[in-house]
Amino acid sequence: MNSSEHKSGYAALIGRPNVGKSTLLNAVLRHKLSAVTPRAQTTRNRIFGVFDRDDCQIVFQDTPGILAPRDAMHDFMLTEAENALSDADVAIWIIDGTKGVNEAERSLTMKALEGRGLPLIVVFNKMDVVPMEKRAELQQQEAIAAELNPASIHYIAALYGDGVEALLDDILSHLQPGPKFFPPEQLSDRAERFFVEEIIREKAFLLLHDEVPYSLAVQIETMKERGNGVTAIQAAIHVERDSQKGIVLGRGGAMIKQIGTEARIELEEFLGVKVFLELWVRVTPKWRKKANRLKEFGYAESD
Ligand SMILES: Nc1nc2c(ncn2[C@@H]2O[C@H](COP(=O)(O)OP(=O)(O)OP(=O)(O)O)[C@@H](O)[C@H]2O)c(=O)[nH]1
Ligand SMILES: [Mg+2]
Repeated sequence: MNSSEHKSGYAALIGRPNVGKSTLLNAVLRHKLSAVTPRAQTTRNRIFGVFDRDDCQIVFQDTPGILAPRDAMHDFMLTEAENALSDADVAIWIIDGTKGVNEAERSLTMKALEGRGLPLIVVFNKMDVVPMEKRAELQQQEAIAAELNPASIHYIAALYGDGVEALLDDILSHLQPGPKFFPPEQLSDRAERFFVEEIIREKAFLLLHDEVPYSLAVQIETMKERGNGVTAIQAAIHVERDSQKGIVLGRGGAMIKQIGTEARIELEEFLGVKVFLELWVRVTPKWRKKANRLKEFGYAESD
């Protein structure tokens, strides 16, 4: 292939929490990179996922859902989404097809995109669970989305990869000829440790309820390869209050044991080695509101 025909660029995945941004990233990469849970506000950092082919490289940026910020942690999450848009060549606005667009979402998205002059692709996701009789209602939603003047509208089911190929072709049509930004085999800009913490946090997110998942931060304290093909990881799960510590530990330590078992299975798959995982819980009061703690836990600007 003539190198001048190679296309490259950055695509930002934006939208409300829980619409399937991370699921789409994983579907495009055919690799479980970003944490996915049924809970809103799972993703907290901007994450690059590098889609590489002979003829192109698209750097997808997964972002936290766009929301009205309520604490320092939310400020950080919103900044991550805005930074992704600043670096983007094309914006992909994902909407949950089962819910449609609400006014708050439309105006937040509009504000985030304003003045950037980015081509916009609108994607209705979760179409596998939108009943036939509800599809007509989506035309109204299309009209709302159309106010943002998108270049195109897609209907997909990211969970099953449906519609992802056509979306990729469309994204590519908005990119210019250019070189690769990352070596072809590199899947992300993030280091291994980041994903190790994310895998542990995802399992805790899936197993815990109410406000507890949002009060969690995971921090690796030591990670060492032992000579015998085993990697030993010690990590702390930080919570905001004493009462939450008890919940994360569970009766007789049952909850933390389950988090540890589920995390270890995925970590072994991710790292390709046997993993010895030790978890403990630490109480770090109000970390979501404190700039120094946010920084320490990896929630500081990636630029
Ligand atoms: N049925 C169905 N469920 C989906 C689809 N895509 C995503 N989901 C589910 O929707 C939930 C949220 O998915 P995520 O990928 O974590 O959503 P997100 O937009 O990254 O959410 P935040 O990180 O919280 O902003 C998960 O339970 C997914 O399995 C889809 O195409 N069909
Ligand atoms: Mg996400």
